[in-house]
Parts: sequence; C-alpha cells; structure tokens
Amino acid sequence: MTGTADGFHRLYGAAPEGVWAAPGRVNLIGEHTDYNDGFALPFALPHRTEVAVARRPDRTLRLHSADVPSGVVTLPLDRLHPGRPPEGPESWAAYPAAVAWALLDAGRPVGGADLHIRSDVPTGAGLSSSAALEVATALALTDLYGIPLTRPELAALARRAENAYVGVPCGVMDQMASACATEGHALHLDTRTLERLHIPFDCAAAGLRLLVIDTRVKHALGDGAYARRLASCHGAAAALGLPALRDLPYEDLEPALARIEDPVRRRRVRHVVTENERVVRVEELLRAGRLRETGPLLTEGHASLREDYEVSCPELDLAVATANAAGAYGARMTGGGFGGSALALIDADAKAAVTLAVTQAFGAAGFEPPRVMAAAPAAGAERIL
Ligand code: GAF
Repeated sequence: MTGTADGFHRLYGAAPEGVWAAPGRVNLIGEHTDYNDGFALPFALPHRTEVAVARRPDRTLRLHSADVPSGVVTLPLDRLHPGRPPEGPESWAAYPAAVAWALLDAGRPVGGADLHIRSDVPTGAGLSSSAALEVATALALTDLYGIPLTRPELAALARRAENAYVGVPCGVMDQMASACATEGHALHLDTRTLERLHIPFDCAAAGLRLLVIDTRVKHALGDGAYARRLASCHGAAAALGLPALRDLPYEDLEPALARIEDPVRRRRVRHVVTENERVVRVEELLRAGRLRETGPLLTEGHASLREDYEVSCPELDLAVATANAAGAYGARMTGGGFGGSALALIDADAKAAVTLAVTQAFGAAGFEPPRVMAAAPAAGAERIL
C-alpha cells in the first residue's frame, strides 16, 4: 500500500479501490503561448499529487487533503455549481469538485466517491499543483467509472474544469504536461491541435542539470493580470484578422507590429510570436543533442517575459541574473509568472555554487531564501495502485 492508500484507510475505514498520481510540471520554454494556440515545451516534475479513491453508492463526493488541515469536505454531486468555489482552507477542494462537475457537464456518467489526496508539488510556485490535482482526480474518476477519455481529452476536460468552475482562465499546457509527459522527455505541445511529440531531454547524459529556483513569491492566476494578458492577445489577433496569434508567422512580425497602435499590445504580440519561434529553435537544438546552446534562448525568453509581457518580478529577475552570472548556460522564469519559479540550465557539478550564489543574492536584497531543487523529466499521470 502507498502512504496515500494507508491514509485513505485510516480516514474512511476501508481500503481505496486504487491510487492515481499526476505530476507538476516545469515549462522549459513557450510561456503564455498556450491560450494563443501556440507551442510549449514542458516536462513533468518528479513531484506528484496522489489521489486514493473509492466509489460510493450514493451521489456524494467526500474530499480530504493530507496537506491542508481542513477536514473532510462533503459535496452533493448534483449540486455542484461553477463560479462559487469555497474560500479559505477548503479552497483546494474546488479543483477535484470542478473535475466531477466537468465530467457531469460533459454528460459522463460519474458517480459518488471518497477521495484522499496527498501531494508534494509545491503550491503557488508556478509548478502546476492545480493541474496535478485536476489530472489525478480526472484519471481516477474516469478509470473507476469506466469513462473512456484519451489523455488529451482528459487534459482538456481538466482545463475546462479550472476555467469554468474555479474561474481561472488558464490555457491547456499544464494539464497536457501532467497528463501526457513521459520520463526523460520534454513534451512538444501544439496547443491548437493537442498534437504532441516526446523529445528526448537527458541533461545528465550531457553533463548538465536543470535547477528549479522557487522564489517563494506566491503567484495566483486568478487576480486579473493573467486574464488581462489573455484579453490583450485575443484582441490583437482579432484586430489583425487572425484566428489566434499563433497564425502570425515570425517572418511577418515586423509589418504586423507596425499595424498595432497601442504600444502595450504591440509588446504582448512581440512576446508571443518570438516565444513560439524560441520553442521551435529549442526543440531543434534538443533533437540535435546541442543542449548547452539552448541556454541563450532561455535567457532571451526571460527578457521577453520581463520587458514585453511584464509578468516577471524582482525576485525572478534576480534569480535569473544571479544564476547566469554564476555560470548557468541560461535561465528564465517558468509558468505564469508574477512570482513562482525560475529554471536554470547549469553544469551537473554546479548545483551547490549556483544555489549559494542565488541564496546570497536573495539575502542581500532582503528577499526570503529561495528553495532550489534539481529537476529531471519524470513520468506523466498514471495509476500507481
Ligand atoms: C499558467 C497557465 F495555467 C498556463 O495555461 C500557461 O498559460 C502558463 O501560465 C504560462 O505559460 O501556468
């Protein structure tokens, strides 16, 4: 039995029918492209959310988290309503509830269930703890209730749950990474078609390592800044007569920018189009085994997010600048921004030196100490018991 299954047994007095796990993610490159139908290159973290589940004969959901002291949240399945997620210590329960609601809303025959959840995906760190919880729950409920969804369908359903029920207007990258990533690979994702390619990404074999630097500045996508970026992009695409910014080729960027009057909107468009191009170039370098050469593109991506997209913050900028000054090949913020984590591509033996440099720089700036961890591409969601 896993610890999560034991916890379920202690809580509900019987063994679960199974345990499902889904990882958080790091996005190597391709930020704020997913809601523009663009490309992204995430990989799964070894940190995962586990959900132990048993079906119930009635139409009740009972939800419990080992990580939050909020007790068991009991919700009648047929009275789940989007747009009113619980506040405070029970707010996490909105995510599994949202998944059940999205399944019902899609006409899928899901019934009652008891859930016990345990996670080591850092929350508010830009590492997709929400997507991990959604995907683990979706995989568990669809497996148990015999609902046949492909992984991309499952990811799209989890995204809809977050958009419509929780009220966060995210794209599909995080859910796709959690549902579809494979160990040792980055996931090249076309967010329009949900087509994906598994690109071998073995830092260790190249004598390299990826560090994730959690600035501990809590990020939240629901506070409006993310939605404003999205609206700006969709408005720009409409004004250019395009279905999405993905349809603006890199070669046509300059003439298109000349047609956009608003300087803020112009910068947003420039970020998205150059970022899509960076995904393509990083993918080519990975395929060619030229991992070190991706570094400058990562740093360029950070500058674009900082200057053009304006989603960085002083802590992320300091983490990136310090990692680069300490010898990283490149570094950038990862995820939605406004806090959360940065990543740095370093020599395999440079972890201690880069960690020390970043920690000292944070101390000197009066910032809280960052949390630094090494990350290698891990497996996507799976049933583990
Ligand atoms: C967050 C969102 F959830 C993703 O969909 C994506 O837009 C990302 O920010 C930025 O690339 O993680």
